Amino acid sequence: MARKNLNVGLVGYGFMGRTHSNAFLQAPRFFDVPYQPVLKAVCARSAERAKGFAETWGYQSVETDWRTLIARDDIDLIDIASPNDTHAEIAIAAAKAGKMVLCEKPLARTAAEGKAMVDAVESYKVANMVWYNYRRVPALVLLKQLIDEGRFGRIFHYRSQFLQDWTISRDLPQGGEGLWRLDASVAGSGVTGDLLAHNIDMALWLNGPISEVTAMTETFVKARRHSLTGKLEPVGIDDASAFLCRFKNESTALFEATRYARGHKALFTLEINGENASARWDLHDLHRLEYFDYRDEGRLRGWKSIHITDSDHPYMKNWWVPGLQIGYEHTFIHQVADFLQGVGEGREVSPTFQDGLATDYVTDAILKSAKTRQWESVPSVLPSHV
Ligand code: SOE
Repeated sequence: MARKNLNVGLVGYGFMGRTHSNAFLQAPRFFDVPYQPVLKAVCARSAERAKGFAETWGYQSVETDWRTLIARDDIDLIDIASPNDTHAEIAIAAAKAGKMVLCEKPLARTAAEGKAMVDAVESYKVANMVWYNYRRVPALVLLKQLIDEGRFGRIFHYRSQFLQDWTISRDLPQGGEGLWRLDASVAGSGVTGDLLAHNIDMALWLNGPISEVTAMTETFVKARRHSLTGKLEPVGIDDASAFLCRFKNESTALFEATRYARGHKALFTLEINGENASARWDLHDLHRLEYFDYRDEGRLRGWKSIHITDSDHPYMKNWWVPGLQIGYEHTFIHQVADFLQGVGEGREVSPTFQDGLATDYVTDAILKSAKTRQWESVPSVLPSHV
């Protein structure tokens, strides 16, 4: 089938700009998608840096103002890979201009900003998606299928962590390129919006809505030099965040994220315990799903470690031969492939902005609870189609 072109305008050229660009290039090479992404333009404040990025990734042109990018007739889709404080303004303007919008996670700094973004994509009826990439790890897609098939029975517990250690040094400044995640005015929050947001999005997808939370946050380093002002300034982000919650399905859960767990670089883990079965997964071994089924024959009952590399595993028939694993970048490629398929069929592809807002409501409730030291309820948002 001849593919139609889909012209992409990317905003931002950091780590996420690279993961997204790679995904636009690779998705049509490995998946039978109805659209061919064309890397039309990359937009960044520095023309020189944008040109270098354009050369590396094959963007045809550069812009230094995202408004000009959005105004271009030859752009179909705006992909936002710039810091969190830019998401809402760019996404709303892109939706008004009738462009499809993809946005890096978290959707926004606060649920209020996120809600305005959802309202914009819904009023202007434009295709939209948030880059919660871990939903496209084959092992986790398999886990979702097993849960949806009812193999776990009633769910009792969910627990999940995201551990890193890259901000322990007191000398690390806040703000500016690469370090805006430490500046609350840009990032919105610390590990709650950056790391826990992944744990929460995954949990909402696998285990349904969260009804209430009680949380604790900590900022270990209270002041850091700001890269832009050169001055020592108070730190407004949470360095560590933990919360307990109840899901609508009455299961209870425990979550933790930190950038102060010495020795851990990106240890995202999750476990779910049901009446009949349990499963656990971790990002350092992302191609394995640990699964226990109580209904197995007694003598042989035990935890299985399933190597998710066979052609009957999600997405795997499109990759190499059975037994050979894939990695982190493939989750973004899968997300682009699914998005293009959805656009071709005229249907939404999750996680939509509405799904991103559901996570923002939970992160808002966590930050509120950490202040009030009370349980806080979470407004409900209907999950979008899978
Ligand atoms: C933070 O270090 C970070 O890069 C997050 O921003 C990403 O979303 C996560 O996937 C890995 O860690």
